[in-house]
Amino acid sequence: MRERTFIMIKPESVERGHIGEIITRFEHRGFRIVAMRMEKLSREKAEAQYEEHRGKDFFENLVSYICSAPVVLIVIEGEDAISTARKIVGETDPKKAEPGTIRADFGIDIQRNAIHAADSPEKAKLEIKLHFPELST
Ligand code: 3AN
Repeated sequence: MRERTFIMIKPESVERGHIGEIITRFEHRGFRIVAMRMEKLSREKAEAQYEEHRGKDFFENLVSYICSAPVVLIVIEGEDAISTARKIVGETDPKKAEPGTIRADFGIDIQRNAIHAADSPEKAKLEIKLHFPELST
């Protein structure tokens, strides 16, 4: 099914100059970029992005890290975009991620794991609405 999903290139990938290579992986897989913007997230948006993790011991660190420097917010579109993007991204912990996934190749550790990708249709919809309300219907 043709669908849209939300991905976010995290601060350390922006700082280390990996934006182009990461975007290329999605383009080469056949996804179309529908919207893209570089932004230093406000605390409010970062907390909304990671709402499901509120209360966990890493929540505060995660929110401060994601607000610490600009990220790249992207909406991509294509066949089975949500599940395929998760496969391209790989497991949360870069050390456990399959070789060839973005996190295996560019991630540093479980927090600085290069990129975020929405993990379900519900989250994709919410995250697109949070960052690109003009695309939501
Ligand atoms: P994923 O991004 O693979 O869906 P989630 O939703 O469990 O993983 O975690 C969201 C983000 O929270 C991760 N991308 C990572 O930056 C951070 N995170 C998850 N687990 C930990 C942890 N144990 N310690 C520090 N940060 C974590």
